[in-house]
Amino acid sequence: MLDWLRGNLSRRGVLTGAAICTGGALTGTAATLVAQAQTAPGGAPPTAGAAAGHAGQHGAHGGMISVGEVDHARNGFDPTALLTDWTTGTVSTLPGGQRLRTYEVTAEDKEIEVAPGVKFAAWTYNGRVPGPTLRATEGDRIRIVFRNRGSHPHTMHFHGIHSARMDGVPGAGEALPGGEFVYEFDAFPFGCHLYHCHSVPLKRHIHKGLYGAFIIDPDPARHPEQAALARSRLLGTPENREWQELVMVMNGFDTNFDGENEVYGVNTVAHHFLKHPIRIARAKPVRIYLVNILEFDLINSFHLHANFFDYYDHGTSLTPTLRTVDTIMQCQAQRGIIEFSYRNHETGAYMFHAHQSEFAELGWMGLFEVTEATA
Ligand SMILES: [Cu+2]
Repeated sequence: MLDWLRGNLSRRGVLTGAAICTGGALTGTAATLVAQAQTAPGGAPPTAGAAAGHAGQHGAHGGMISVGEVDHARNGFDPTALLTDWTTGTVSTLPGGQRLRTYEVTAEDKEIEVAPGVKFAAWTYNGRVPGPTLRATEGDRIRIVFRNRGSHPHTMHFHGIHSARMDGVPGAGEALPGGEFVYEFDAFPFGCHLYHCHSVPLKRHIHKGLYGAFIIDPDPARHPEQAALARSRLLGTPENREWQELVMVMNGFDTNFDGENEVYGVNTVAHHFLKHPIRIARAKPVRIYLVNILEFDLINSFHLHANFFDYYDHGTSLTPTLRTVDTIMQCQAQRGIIEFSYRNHETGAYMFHAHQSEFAELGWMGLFEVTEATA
């Protein structure tokens, strides 16, 4: 049985069997994705929650070829919508005048579809992978009411500054199934951060889907010498609205428990942004909050076609840490802010992808559709 799994499902088997990207032309939505049922014994798309014997029961679908599309409605989230879905919490003011943002996050088990026909038994924050993009302003008090409705102990461990008892690790902020914990700390430093479960075994808890982006916008009043730059990052300001902001969480899925990923992507669904290019208004600059949470592989990367960008490692500075690059790499939990513009380009489709070619072929590639639209 193990040999069957390795032969048919390991690494390339899942996506190369289930989804074939046809044609090199990248105009419009020309990057057609064709999903094809796994030609393995039984002909079934592999289901992560199923043992090999179970997978073999879906023989009726053997040989089926269809245009692939995951069921976003059933998943309960759409990778395109996640790009701009900021969760800013419920805002109130503490007696001392500090702004308080209260967020509610619930962990729950949920099967999701990570590529056409490829199911994955995920653990989620608020029913989605990645979890909600929590966004705040530097200096805010952050309060996260975390409820665990999942089947295992979980935490929310924030990459930020907080006390030991708010660290979200076993013994300090872990919620048992049915339990809850309230994390509270001040939002520092500004930047592009993340949170993830830190229960053990760590790599399983992360890889099952318990992670999300955590963005702290700079407070312009704290950076008078760079106030204009800070305002451009601060959600809701006129300067910020000049930008097209996107959050991309680079992730992957080991759908057959072999310790390797079979599916790669941004915001979970393989090849989603090839089939649904991200529309970019040519006149407006683009800012990407990029987070790498990929498990099992040591390095991930982001490469932009036909253009160069500035990069802010961890997003914790208002001046770039790298200028005029077209590729950056991130280890797990590394993140940063990418800024670029297609202002002087022709309109058309421009690729972005991991420059680990295998990751790209297994789902981590997409397109920006640069248009004249001003919206
Ligand atoms: Cu966990």
